[in-house]
Amino acid sequence: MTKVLAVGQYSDIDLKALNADFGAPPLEDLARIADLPESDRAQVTALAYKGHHALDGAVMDLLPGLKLIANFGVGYDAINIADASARGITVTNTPNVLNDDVADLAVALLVMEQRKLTASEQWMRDGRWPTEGAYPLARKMSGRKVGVLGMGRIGREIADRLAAFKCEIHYQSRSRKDAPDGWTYHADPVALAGAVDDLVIAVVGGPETVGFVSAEVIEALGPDGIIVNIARGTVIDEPALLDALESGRLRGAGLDVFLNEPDIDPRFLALPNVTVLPHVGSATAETRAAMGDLQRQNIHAHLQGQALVTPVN
Ligand code: 8YV
Repeated sequence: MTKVLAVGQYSDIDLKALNADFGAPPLEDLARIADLPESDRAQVTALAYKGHHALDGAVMDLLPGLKLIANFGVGYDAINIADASARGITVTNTPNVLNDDVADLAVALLVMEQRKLTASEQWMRDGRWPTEGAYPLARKMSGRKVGVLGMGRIGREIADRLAAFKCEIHYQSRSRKDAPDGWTYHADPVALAGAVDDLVIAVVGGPETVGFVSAEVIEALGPDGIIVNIARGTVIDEPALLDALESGRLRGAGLDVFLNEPDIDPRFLALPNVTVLPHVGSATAETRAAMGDLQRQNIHAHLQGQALVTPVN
């Protein structure tokens, strides 16, 4: 047994690299850790984790020598940081390398939903253009007032892109940011939603943002609004979102993240006013390679007793 244990569904590139660097063939999921012999578990000092299932103290206690959890992903909401800190375990993530991809996708979701791109492409593929004529008119995206909820690194990339689409930028964040002239700060999400046409969610996941986009926020956005979520499903009150979409109190949504992925609420799939994507924000070969590199850099630093590259606790 090596000192490094990998858990999760890795790409071939990552599998090769994990094996070459650490001789660490991954376990499929966290539940498999308990199946390892106690003597093997005792040797593990670093856990390379890729996944969204809860990794809490009970799992950590199966690896009594654990010092590092190197998460594959910027969001580490699945990992109980308090449990890790209490056990002297440092957690690392993979920030920045995915900002462009996730921001690209957020803007794409807004364009797709405003312009009805999926439905109009389907119109063409179904042969309806020659028989029924032009696809019904969609809505203009450029120039809308867009609220970015969460002005961290990804939020900023999204806002910069939307500014290039001539959108009026509003944002809400824990604090006012050093933003370009003309961007408007709002102290809370309801005020933000009330001031804009559409809302893009880019806050971190985790306990402090559960249900942050509440029924009240959705109501404040109003029936002409689109909500885009590239953050975490937990950030939206999902039943309230579904009710608003089904009843027309919200015009549409572009969603890359959901509660209970991949077994999402089937009501989403029945809605014509939602663009759904299977959590592909960072899913390009280039970005996933960079994320894997950063995960392994943190493990190398740990094994060599050097400062970790991207610690979160
Ligand atoms: C996941 C993500 O990491 O980085 C994040 O926070 O949500 C994604 O990039 C990806 O699904 C791999 O697990």
